[in-house]
Amino acid sequence: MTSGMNGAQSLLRTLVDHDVDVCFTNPGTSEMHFVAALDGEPRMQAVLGLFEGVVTGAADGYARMSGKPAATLLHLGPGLGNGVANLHNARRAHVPMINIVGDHATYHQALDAPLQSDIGTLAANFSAWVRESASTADLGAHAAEAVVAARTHPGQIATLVLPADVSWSAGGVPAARREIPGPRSPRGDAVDLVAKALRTGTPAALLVGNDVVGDDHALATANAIAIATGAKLLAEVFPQRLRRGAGIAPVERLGYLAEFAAMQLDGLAHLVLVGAQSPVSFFAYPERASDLVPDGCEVHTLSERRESGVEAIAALAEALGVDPKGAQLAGAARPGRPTGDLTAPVLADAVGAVLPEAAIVVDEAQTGGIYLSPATGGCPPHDWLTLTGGSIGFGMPAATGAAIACPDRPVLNLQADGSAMYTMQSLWTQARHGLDVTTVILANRSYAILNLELSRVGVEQPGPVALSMLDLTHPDLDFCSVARGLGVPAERPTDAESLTAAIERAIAEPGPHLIEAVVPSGF
Ligand SMILES: Cc1ncc(C[n+]2csc(CCOP(=O)(O)OP(=O)(O)O)c2C)c(N)n1
Ligand SMILES: [Mg+2]
Repeated sequence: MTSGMNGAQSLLRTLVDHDVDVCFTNPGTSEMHFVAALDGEPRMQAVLGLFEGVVTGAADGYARMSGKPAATLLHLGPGLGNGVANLHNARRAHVPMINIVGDHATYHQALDAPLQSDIGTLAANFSAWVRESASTADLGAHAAEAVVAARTHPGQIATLVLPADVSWSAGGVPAARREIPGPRSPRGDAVDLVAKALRTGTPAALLVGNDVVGDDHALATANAIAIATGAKLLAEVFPQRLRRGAGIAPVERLGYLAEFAAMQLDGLAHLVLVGAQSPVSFFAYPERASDLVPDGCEVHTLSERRESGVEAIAALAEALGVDPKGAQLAGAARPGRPTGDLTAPVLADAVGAVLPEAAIVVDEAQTGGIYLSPATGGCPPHDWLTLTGGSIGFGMPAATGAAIACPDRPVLNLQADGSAMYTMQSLWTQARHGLDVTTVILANRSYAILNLELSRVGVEQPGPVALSMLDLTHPDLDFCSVARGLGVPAERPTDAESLTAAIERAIAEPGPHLIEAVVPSGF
């Protein structure tokens, strides 16, 4: 059967037939036929990012909010390489994503042309599925396989390497829609064992992963179990998408600093993992434990990540005879509008005072963000996206992708200054698509966290060169000018009242805005 399509056309058709209808791109010569085919497939929304870290971070933010994969279009090994930091965050977020990485034509690869490199080695790092498609006729089937791999619970990265001749040759065959397998059910004996452990009444905690913290009912059920059994309810340090706010059961996140996490876990006899990883310290520190499970605490796996945590929590509630209606949901509360000088706590109160219903908060606020959680816990229901893989430069791209996924919802990107500088180009994409993203830069003019880490790793008397590696002054960054240069209106309020008003205004007005808040570093 000949379809009259070339490879690229059959690939696009297969993707959109599988509901993959957004493609974040940064193309080059080897991807030109894919680019050309976009006009023939209007169901695919193509979004240009001006750096591959924007493309991959946007696909992550999109997946977190839409629950389905976007495609990325990347240019050979170097393009994929530029996208790796946010692919790492996406892998750690367990989101679905499909990378289309253009490659030289099959017969050109032996010639070692300048852009030739080992794409497979790069892709293997973060991909659950990698395939080089060597024949145009099979490309559609490979794309369908990539979709199935990406959508396998809880979500994985699939990378399809696409040689230019496979893309441009005639004989493309779109693949029929394939079924996506649902998540596996948790094991019944695991449910019984955990129920038994929780019934002992000894100190216990439930550590819940992404599918539970992203689901209001599962959160309420987990909260009701915690109340009925006396167990603590904890979430991972950096969840993919946390549902929170008034009317939603609150969950305490494990602390980033191992010292805090150790306090939260202290004295536990049972730690129950629900699609979550057993807690470990972010880094090793001299003389300190890396594994944060307290001595003598038994770790139980109620469900693995590939299983349904939502189902696991429901089954546990049933085994324990717990009614989800017993949950204690967060009440409605907001801080008052702050007054006085700009500081990180003031910024947190400003956000808490005005955060609108259904907001999507993308939190890459780093040290300035520690005050945000208490200030916003009683705001109207909202979603909170975090830096799952610790690889900075995530916030601005993720906010961009989240806004593409949810064009009717306000996106608030709370963004530390050092991390902002990795992927500032995202603002241009926000401007081009008129996305409702409000970026608030926490300009403490420092890699503040690293000042803290310097002392935590045991460096007692850092010298001026060392300190200058963590300092963002000389010159000061002018975020307002950069934003305007990228097509985004910007302002720099200088006190609490004008900051609060600026955030409120920026959220209310359509299109992207940037607000630069110069705050003391605190470290
Ligand atoms: C890709 C990547 N490069 C470097 C780092 C190391 N790193 C961690 S935090 C940080 C600086 C953060 O500074 P900023 O975003 O201004 O936040 P602050 O600590 O000032 O609150 C750096 C460079 C990292 N985590 N990821
Ligand atoms: Mg900073």
